[in-house]
Amino acid sequence: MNVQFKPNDLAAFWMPFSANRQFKANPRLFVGAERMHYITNDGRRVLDGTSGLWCVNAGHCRPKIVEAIKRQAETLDFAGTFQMGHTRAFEAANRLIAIAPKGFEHVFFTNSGSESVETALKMAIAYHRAKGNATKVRLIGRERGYHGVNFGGTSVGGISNNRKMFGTLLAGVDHLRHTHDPSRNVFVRGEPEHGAEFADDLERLVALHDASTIAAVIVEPVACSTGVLVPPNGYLKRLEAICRKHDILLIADEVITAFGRLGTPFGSNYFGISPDIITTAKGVTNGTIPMGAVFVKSHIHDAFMNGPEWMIDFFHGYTYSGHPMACAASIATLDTYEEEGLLTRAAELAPYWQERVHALKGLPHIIDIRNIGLIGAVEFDPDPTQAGKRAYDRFVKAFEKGILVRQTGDIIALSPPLIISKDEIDQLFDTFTDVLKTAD
Ligand code: PXG
Repeated sequence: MNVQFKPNDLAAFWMPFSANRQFKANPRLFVGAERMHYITNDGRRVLDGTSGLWCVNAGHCRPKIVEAIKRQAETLDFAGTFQMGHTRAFEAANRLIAIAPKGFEHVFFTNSGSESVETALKMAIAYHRAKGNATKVRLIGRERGYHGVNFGGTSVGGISNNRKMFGTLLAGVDHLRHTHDPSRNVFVRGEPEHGAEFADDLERLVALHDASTIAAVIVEPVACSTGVLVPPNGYLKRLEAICRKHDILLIADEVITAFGRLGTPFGSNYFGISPDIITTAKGVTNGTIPMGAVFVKSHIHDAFMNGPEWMIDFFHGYTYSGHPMACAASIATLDTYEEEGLLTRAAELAPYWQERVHALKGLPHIIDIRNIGLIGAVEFDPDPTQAGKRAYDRFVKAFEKGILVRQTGDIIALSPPLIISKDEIDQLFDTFTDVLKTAD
């Protein structure tokens, strides 16, 4: 075989969630990173306003995490966790439980947010069956929700572009209405005042399908991928109460909100809810090694422990569930979060952050601004002929000026590493303001 190696050819890699042709005509490439910055292939420093993809919560290339990964690679590169184990996986699980919300006593490891979601959905259906409620099989998601890209997550997800190309998806899925209500809540700081009653939409679905057919509701505490929809004050507690009333499991998809993004260890802490299952990924290893973790309360776990002891209790798992390198990275990540107080640091920065985000009001084309914890979003009025183009152009321009922001539709989201300083917040917003002033 005569394969010519072409190191600068960008064609071979079909990039995910990307405009491949446009990117390859004008690529944005990184070759390095350190704390708050990326370094591009032409040697520029770019301030990371998005924590990579919402995952590098402690900043880039943190020495303790790098060292732990190196050491683990030399010591035990791989060991499976089906009917055998290795000590790092148990250590990581215990460390995670130590920071989890009250009542969570078990962790199931996966390799991504998408896999955490699939795991949680399967767990919910299997739980009810194990309890003798085999008719409780329906899954309820929410419009504009994002739960990754596998078939279950796509099915409960509510973003049309992510769904429409992929056929009929899972049967037995329905969706709550989303919580965005610009007629009442616009330029709101933090949680919107209006809309807790949107949770009652679950009662509508219960009336339609009957609670005896519904296994679980899955929602993101804050719907981030769809453009940062902060839940109305009281909405999540109300949703939780309706779930309890009907013996419907509540799954909080905390792939983004876990590990300090809102200023509390988990989003569930922030909103005072106590779900049955919490899905996580991303920040669990500070983005260094792919890993997801599903947090489970004892009543769920214990329902699977009723068969003969020698039998497998949950017919589910991944070759790399609890991979030694991911576990080592996770333990070192938790050390770093703890040593630097990062799981609560966003709470200290949030008031300053909020002021700077909302100071963008009045710049051209901005129709809404939203924020919570160390998350901000700016929404633009769409160009009627090219939806999404306005925000995309601003994202490209921001990159050229040295800041990384994240575009979704006609919205730009900001979610920097939790180590960001006030000076760096100023730099991020000063540059972003320039971009927004001068863009078409
Ligand atoms: N659930 C939630 C709530 C997420 O935000 C996933 C599941 C899937 O995780 P994986 O690891 O399979 O990608 C996510 C991922 C963005 C963006 O800019 C968001 C995600 C991923 C990439 C980009 O909004 N969220």
